[in-house]
Amino acid sequence: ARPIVVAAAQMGPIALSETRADCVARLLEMMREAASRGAKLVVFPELALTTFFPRWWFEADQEVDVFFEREMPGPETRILFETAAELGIGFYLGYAELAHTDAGLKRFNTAVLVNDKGAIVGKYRKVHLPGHADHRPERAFQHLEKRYFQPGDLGFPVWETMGGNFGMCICNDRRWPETYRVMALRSVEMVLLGYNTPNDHTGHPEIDGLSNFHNQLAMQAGAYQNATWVVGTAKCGIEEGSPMIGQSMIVAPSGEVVAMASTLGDEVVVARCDLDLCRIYRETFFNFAVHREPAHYGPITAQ
Ligand code: CDT
Repeated sequence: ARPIVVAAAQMGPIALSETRADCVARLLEMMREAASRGAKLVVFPELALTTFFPRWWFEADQEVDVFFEREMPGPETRILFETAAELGIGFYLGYAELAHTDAGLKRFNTAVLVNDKGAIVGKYRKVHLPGHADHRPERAFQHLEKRYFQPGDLGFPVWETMGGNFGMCICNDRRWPETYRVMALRSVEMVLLGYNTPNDHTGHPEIDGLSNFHNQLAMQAGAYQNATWVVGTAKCGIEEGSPMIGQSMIVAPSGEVVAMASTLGDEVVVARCDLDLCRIYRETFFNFAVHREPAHYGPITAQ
């Protein structure tokens, strides 16, 4: 057995008026709780340092840039890295990234994986951006991820660290089977992900009513069909008038939910996860080398 105790540190709403320091204080408190309950890794939500700003239309770049980090760690976030090293706990943190690249300034919806020594071992930039890029004044809330972010350019890497193979994705990525499968083909054992899922955004009440079901369905199917643990962490509750689902959960490679949050506020859930459980499924039903038939999968990667 290769057990690792893992925590999902769910956040309740972040008000527009909350500062980075306010958010970091909440994250630190949950990191300490996770460590005190034996966790060696804690997963924080998507965009964990600000309110979910894509719900609003901002005309000028400068208005939206206030929600972005120019460096990681930066002055307000460094304490998370130092505390992680002190406590000997790794973490996943989602944030908005303003990146200076060879092709100019780019904005990404990003997560980093930090090891139990406080060092960044991996960075992931959200690939599947939901919503729209145009202003839709008829909507109570926008979902402007397609305006404020560019699609991630780093693919779905898997990192060997802290005794296992870890991958990352962000929110809407969890609904796409390819997300998990690409990482599974790279021997992932635990997929870490944060999310912000408003449950009144589609304009179709019959879909919105199934938000919690679809949240579970996507992560449980992703875990089972790819023989991997999945740790999904929400930012949730009513944030600036927008209701968002909770249900932060830890899912086993069997597809079973082994821990789930029961509130819509700051809450830490912990589970002891045996990474060797992945092997049972990868050596039987999902022995990729023996049972996959990629000759028939061409349309999946066709443009
Ligand atoms: N943050 C994020 O990706 N949220 C989406 C909501 C989509 S509604 C347009 C999600 O898939 O949960």
